[in-house]
Amino acid sequence: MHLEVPRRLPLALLAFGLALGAAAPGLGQANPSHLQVIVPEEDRFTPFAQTIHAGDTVKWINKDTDDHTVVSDDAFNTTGPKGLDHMLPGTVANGGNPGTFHLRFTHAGTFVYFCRFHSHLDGFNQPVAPGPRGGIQDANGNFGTPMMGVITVLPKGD
Ligand SMILES: [Cu+2]
Repeated sequence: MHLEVPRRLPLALLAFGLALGAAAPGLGQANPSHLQVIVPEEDRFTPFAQTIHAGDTVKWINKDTDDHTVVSDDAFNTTGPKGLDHMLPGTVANGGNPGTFHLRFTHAGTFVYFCRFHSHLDGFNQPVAPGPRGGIQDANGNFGTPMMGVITVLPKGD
């Protein structure tokens, strides 16, 4: 469980939160289960946004039958790696098992990524849904959201 304190929270509540953290050792520490990004049996990364600490390793797990990719959106990345383009095999291509990928983040910053099969970058380097050619259209005619995610890497110990 991550302790995320909104900036506008009154100071008293903030102090309470800190005291709570101090009273329960490990509460504010990274839980291994929160260092995972799952691709469920559809075209998305979950959770969409993840907060970790420098030194943590994130594990992507592709539980979908289809292949996906983890591609860094370097225009927004303030932590490495840059130029990442990693295949995340689906269960069909991986002998019935989820494809996995580990990435260790060594310094604080933001890591924005997307799947290049189910998203592409627009002129502002923002991931957008594939659209009619490759998009998944819902009953209302929308082509869904881009398959992307954001990892915020806090400094060690924060
Ligand atoms: Cu994908």
